[in-house]
Amino acid sequence: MTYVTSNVAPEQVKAFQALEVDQQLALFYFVYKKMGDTVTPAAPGASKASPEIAEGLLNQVKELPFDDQLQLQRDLITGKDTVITREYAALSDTTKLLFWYLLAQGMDNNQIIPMPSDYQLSGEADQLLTQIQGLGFEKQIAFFRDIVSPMGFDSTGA
Ligand code: 45D
Repeated sequence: MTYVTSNVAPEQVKAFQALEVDQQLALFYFVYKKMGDTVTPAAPGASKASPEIAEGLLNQVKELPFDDQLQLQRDLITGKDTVITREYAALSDTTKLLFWYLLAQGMDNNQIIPMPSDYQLSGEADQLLTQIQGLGFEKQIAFFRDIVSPMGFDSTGA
């Protein structure tokens, strides 16, 4: 992987990647929930995102049954080779971030498989959640980019 992290929160990035896949997904969703209205697709940097591309990919995911939607998100994290994980890997980091954001929104309006309401974070994941919340907005964004950037399957072998 030739991707170079922003190095803004390298310990948190490592800690995140060391979690079990499902814990990563759950933690990521809780972060989204806590960020609430502080994130909006109309953010200043939004011009660097490609909303049509992110939405196009999201629409493909929406067509899948819930179980496959979950599997796909696990595949993104583990870097499995599928059509969608290849498409994801070709996106810019900002568009990747937007795609995850749209996925989380889709969970809230029941178009994407929701989290079980009683799902518990592990102690490690919960600690990390607290740390992420303490980073402040700018560093959080850098952290998210570092998380979503290497996900998916890069067919160029990078
Ligand atoms: O049954 O510059 C478990 C833009 C197992 C604009 C599960 C932005 C059990 C431009 C795994 C728990 C908006 C892009 C099930 C900036 C079980 C710009 C399922 C900022 C069902 C800066 C779990 C964007 C699942 C930002 C399905 C900050 C979990 C975006 C899914 C932030 C979790 C986005 C998901 C975030 C989490 C997205 C989809 C934090 C998504 C999080």
